[in-house]
Amino acid sequence: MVSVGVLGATGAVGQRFVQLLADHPYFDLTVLTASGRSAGKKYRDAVNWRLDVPLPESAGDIIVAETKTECLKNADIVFSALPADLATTIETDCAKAGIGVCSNASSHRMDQDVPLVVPEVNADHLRMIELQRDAGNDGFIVTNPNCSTIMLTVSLAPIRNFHFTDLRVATMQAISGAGFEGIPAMSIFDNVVPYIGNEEEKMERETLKIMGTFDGSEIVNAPFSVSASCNRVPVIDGHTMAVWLDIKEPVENVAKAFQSWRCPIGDLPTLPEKSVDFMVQQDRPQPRLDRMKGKGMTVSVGRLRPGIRYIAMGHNTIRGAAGASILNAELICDRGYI
Ligand code: 2RA
Repeated sequence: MVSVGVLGATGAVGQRFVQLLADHPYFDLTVLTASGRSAGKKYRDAVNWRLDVPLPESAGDIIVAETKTECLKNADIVFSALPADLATTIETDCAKAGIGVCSNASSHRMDQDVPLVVPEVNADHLRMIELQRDAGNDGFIVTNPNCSTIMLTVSLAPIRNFHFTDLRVATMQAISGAGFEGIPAMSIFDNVVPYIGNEEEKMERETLKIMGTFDGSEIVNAPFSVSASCNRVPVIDGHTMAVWLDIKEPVENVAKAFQSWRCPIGDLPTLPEKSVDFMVQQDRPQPRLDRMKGKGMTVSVGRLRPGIRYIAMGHNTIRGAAGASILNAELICDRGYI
């Protein structure tokens, strides 16, 4: 088993990590960190558990540590649910200390030597870990993109071979994306810390990196433009988005591509039966006002129309955050980097 920890274990995404790592076939959850006021307490006493599933008993007994590199020496991999401003330094220090960091934070996503990975889309970008090793890091940092970017790029995987030059996307993002206590406004902060960016900038820049090619030394961005407009809606869980692509192919051919697509990577514990669930009913997918139980790791795609327009929807804290990072860690183990 690979010993793992969660940085920022008491927040919304941190709790999802704890939920999804319970009884994981690869990972043994041994370290949970949070702010100083939680350190020293049992996790069940430190956390205000807000998920729609029970707190895993095994995690509840873990004594919460402070978010310091010296508290992580027993971990082979740490999952970072830290806010960008805290993540920047600690993640770098962990990688230097020989720990593998799988991060949901935005801080390092656009670093030249850090892979920004969605396994069904750009698993080969994991080779960028070698750039970090060549620079003397015994550990590594691998990032997953912003939740809305994940839904978009997974939905693009089946149709990426069609030619297009312009991608436009309008999102309707759930309240849980802002955390449990967050003000559900869209992040409008520009560059507060190295590359935090606003919601639209994350989608626009991250999509081009993920859909780009890694030539062994750098990423060559995807050759199309991306324009995003991100919005908050009164839905508990689940980001929905409307996508426009200037694909000139007949819509029937695009539908066939969605229906015939098979995930290009081998099976992984967190990989769903269907990464893309293409729905032919013209009134699906629809935002769910309640929770999205049972659809955690799948991106639903539907309402495909000429011009090529479609709707995509996915669970923003499972597929869009903790589940994405755990899937990356499983791929890292599968590819022998740990
Ligand atoms: C949001 N994507 O939905 C941002 C952060 N999770 O608020």
